[in-house]
Parts: sequence; C-alpha cells; structure tokens
Amino acid sequence: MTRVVLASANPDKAAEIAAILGDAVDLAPRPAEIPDVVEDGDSLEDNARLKAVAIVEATGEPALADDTGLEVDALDGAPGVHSARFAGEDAGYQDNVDHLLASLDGVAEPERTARFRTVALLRRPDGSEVVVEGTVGGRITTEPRGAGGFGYDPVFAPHEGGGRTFAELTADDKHAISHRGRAFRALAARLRAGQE
Ligand code: ITT
Repeated sequence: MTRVVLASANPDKAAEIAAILGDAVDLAPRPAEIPDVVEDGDSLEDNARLKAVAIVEATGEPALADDTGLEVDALDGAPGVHSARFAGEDAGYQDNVDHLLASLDGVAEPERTARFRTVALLRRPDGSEVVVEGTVGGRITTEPRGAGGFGYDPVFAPHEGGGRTFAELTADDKHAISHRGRAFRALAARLRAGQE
C-alpha cells in the first residue's frame, strides 16, 4: 500500500481526509516540526502543490495535499483561494462566516449560489503527480445552522442535502456528497486502478 505523508496543517481537514480514504492509502500525519508554507499561489492547484512539495522536500516521501475554496457567485467567486483568510490574516472560522454573511447582506436566496472546490494533489519525490478535483454546489444560508463539520459548513446548504447545511449532516453524509469526498475518492480510485 502506498505510504503518503499528509500535507494539511488543518486538523479538521486531516480528520476528514483520513475518514474518506480509509485504508486506501497508508496515511502518515504531517510532521509537526515542518513550518507552514506561505500559500501565495494563484489557484487551488498551485497552493496544493506548494504544500505537497514542501513535505516531499522535508521528508523524502510522497505527500498528499488538499487545497479548498468556497466560490460564491454573488461575490464573483470570492473568497475562493483566499477562503482561510477571508476576514483577515488571523481570521478564525467564526470571523470568516460572519464576514461572508455580512458580504451577502440583502442578497436574495436564489442569488446565494456557491460551490466548494477541492484540489487533491499527490506528489512523489521523482516529481510525478496525481491531481484530481471535487466540487459540490449549494447555497449560502442567511443564518448559521448545525454543529457538525467546520469552517463554512454552518452556512453552506448543498443542493443534495435536503435543505440542511453541511453542519447539520453526519460526517458520513457530508463526505458522500462533499467536494473533499469526491476529490479523495477519485484519487483513491486512480491509485487502486494502478494507473499512476
Ligand atoms: P492547510 O492549508 O494546512 O491544508 P487550510 O485551513 O489553510 O489548511 P485551505 O486553504 O484548503 O486549508 O482551506 C481554506 C478554508 O476553507 C479553511 O480554513 C476553511 O475555513 C474552509 N474550508 C475548507 N474545507 C471546508 C469544508 O469542507 N467545509 C467548510 N469549510 C471548509
């Protein structure tokens, strides 16, 4: 089984990736002593690559990165690649959610469409890569609902979620339809098929 080192420093994302992949890969945690990389790429793929390359260089092992953005149509695709710092450099989840709801103040429900996009990137020491993407469409609610998940989950109601937000779904139900679930299942399928 392929051993890969996880490049994500976000424990919420790491837990989801481990749950989605199950035993499809032998996933090693990100070594704590490796400093965070500056995610200054112009795209999710560029940022995923920056994170993965940093881990490959530090460990000499294959690395797996996830970069995710929330694209809100009424905000011309923002926060997108800047989703982690939408409300400012040291913003937490709650700050970002508050800033998103304030940015959409007065925007009617049909115009509150959005999608999560995840790029999952496996990078090997020889420079070869597997890159896949997963998306899920939905709407930004007017108020936070639910206690599950993390990040923008309390204000994102996926089209396939029966009106509930990601934070109102169980973890398994979120992964079944989520951007991250789709991306990492596609990655696992590519590895299983031995195409890579
Ligand atoms: P790493 O770069 O260390 O992986 P990060 O938190 O910076 O962690 P991203 O840039 O990929 O990760 O994610 C940007 C932000 O988008 C993240 O901090 C959350 O606020 C939000 N986010 C990502 N995945 C999400 C999800 O499944 N549900 C809700 N919000 C999510």
